[in-house]
Amino acid sequence: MSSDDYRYMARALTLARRGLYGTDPNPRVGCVLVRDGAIVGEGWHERAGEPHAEAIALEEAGKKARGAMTYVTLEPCCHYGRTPPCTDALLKAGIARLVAAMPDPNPQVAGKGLAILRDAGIRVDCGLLETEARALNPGFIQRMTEGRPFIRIKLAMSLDGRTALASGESRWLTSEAARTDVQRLRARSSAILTGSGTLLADNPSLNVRLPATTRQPVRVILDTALQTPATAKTLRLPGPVLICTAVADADAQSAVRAVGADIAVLPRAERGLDLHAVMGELARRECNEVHVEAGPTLAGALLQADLADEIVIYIAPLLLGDRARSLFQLPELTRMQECWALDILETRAVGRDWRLTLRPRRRRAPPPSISDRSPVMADGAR
Ligand code: AOF
Ligand code: ZN
Repeated sequence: MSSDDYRYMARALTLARRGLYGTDPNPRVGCVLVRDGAIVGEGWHERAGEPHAEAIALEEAGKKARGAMTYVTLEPCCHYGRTPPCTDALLKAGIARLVAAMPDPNPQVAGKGLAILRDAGIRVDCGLLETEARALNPGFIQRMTEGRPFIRIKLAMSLDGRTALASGESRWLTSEAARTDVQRLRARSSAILTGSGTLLADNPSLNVRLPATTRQPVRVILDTALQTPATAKTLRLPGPVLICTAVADADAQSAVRAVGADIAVLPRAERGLDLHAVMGELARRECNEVHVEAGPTLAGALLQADLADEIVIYIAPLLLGDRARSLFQLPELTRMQECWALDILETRAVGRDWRLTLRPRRRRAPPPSISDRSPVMADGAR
């Protein structure tokens, strides 16, 4: 790979990032076409149902696509989905070479797109800036390879590790800059998930209020005993709501259904709902990234179920004292070896607060992959 190859793929990644808030449930993808050392076409996927990155770049390049080098952040598709196969369009346009950042984890594509182009005599390379490309679509990749979404838990705490006063009051621990940052995390997600405890205590909106976005992620309430009142604020706002419950009784469901909430009846676990079943249901509903804003019970349960892929903690420079509430409800530990270990992926300042992005270490072996593709593909998001 030459330094130009890196430069053009970096450009394709930048284009792909423009789709961060909008492509759901599709992946974010960017594409650059280069001929005689100049960019002749650029594209990025904007919305599901609309043209793919490659199709937009080809359209811009027109006849100049003949003999061009194609840089694309995801293997071109070779199937009829909502749009026709990009492999056909690339072949018809007569491109000379294709560089992909990563294979498409979608089982309908999964290497077949690259093989079709290779068999047609095009020089094909795959894997340039792959880590960056994977980081763009952790949820899409995990859903396609493992049948579950990528789960990100957002938390806010004081410097002494407390999330609310003993009374439950937590408004506002972090600064406005941190809360706007959280809006960006919500906006990139397919679903915003909370528990009935938080819903009843705080009556949160759980919606996206960023001027740059129009899409509302589905708001998911885990409500084993179906306690959500039809008057809850989140049920009254624009955008879809899904209540996951163990209560199958139609009469009990009618009040929330009447205000537009969808209901999924799911199995119980020892305490609350079976969280693996919840995530399987969300994957079936094409959720890629799930953003969790919940209390210590649900956050602790997700951690214990090995379902937390990423934890984002905002740390406010305040002290709440040891009577205040902690972040995760976890079983009492007796030995240091039992502690929950996390890796820090990033630290940065957001306004007057600090933001830590962490990945919990897996306690068990990862679940078996629903597909039988290569271990590289089954590796997941990062
Ligand atoms: C995208 N954007 O730029 C590329 C994608 O229903 P469709 O036709 O939009 O197909 C969606 C699939 O196409 C998606 O799951 C992925 O496998 C593949 N590539 N998707 O949304 C793009 N190149
Ligand atoms: Zn395509």
